[in-house]
Amino acid sequence: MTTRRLLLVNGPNLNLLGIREPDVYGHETLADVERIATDAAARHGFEVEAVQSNHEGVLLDAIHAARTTCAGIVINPGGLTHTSVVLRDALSGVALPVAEVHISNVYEREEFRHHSYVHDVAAVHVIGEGVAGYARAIDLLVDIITGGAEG
Ligand code: CA2
Repeated sequence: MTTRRLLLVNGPNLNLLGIREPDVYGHETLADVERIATDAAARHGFEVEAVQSNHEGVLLDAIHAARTTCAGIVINPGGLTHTSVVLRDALSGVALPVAEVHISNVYEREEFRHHSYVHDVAAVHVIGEGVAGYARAIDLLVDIITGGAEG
């Protein structure tokens, strides 16, 4: 039977959500994001294990561990989106379905935010929908995991 657990990964600086730059990222905090994701997953009978770190290696270790404990990964890699081959390699290496989330619309921001190293290892992309995007990403990811049968 497939494990009904998802790994939620938030990358560098996302611990500042709701504290700085509310004009770009809104007023919700990281704790709000984790609650939104946990509630969305629970509606499908899934649990969420959440990790946020400012250290790339911590994120890699959590992704590697998920290989045997989780059915999928929801990730907002933060700025690592635009820089990190090793994060991309970790995601492709564990071979779990991945949903990439960005709170802001990266395509309407600076040019350097338009490229994502994670993009083509992710099956789901939710971009620019604010923190509600995490819930939609979970709905879409669970659909892939369960083959649309919620099973
Ligand atoms: O829109 C997103 O979710 C991003 O992944 C956020 C990253 C940014 O580098 C990406 O281009 C788009 C930045 C995360 C930092 O979050 C902060 C939150 C509040 C205050 C300062 C930074």
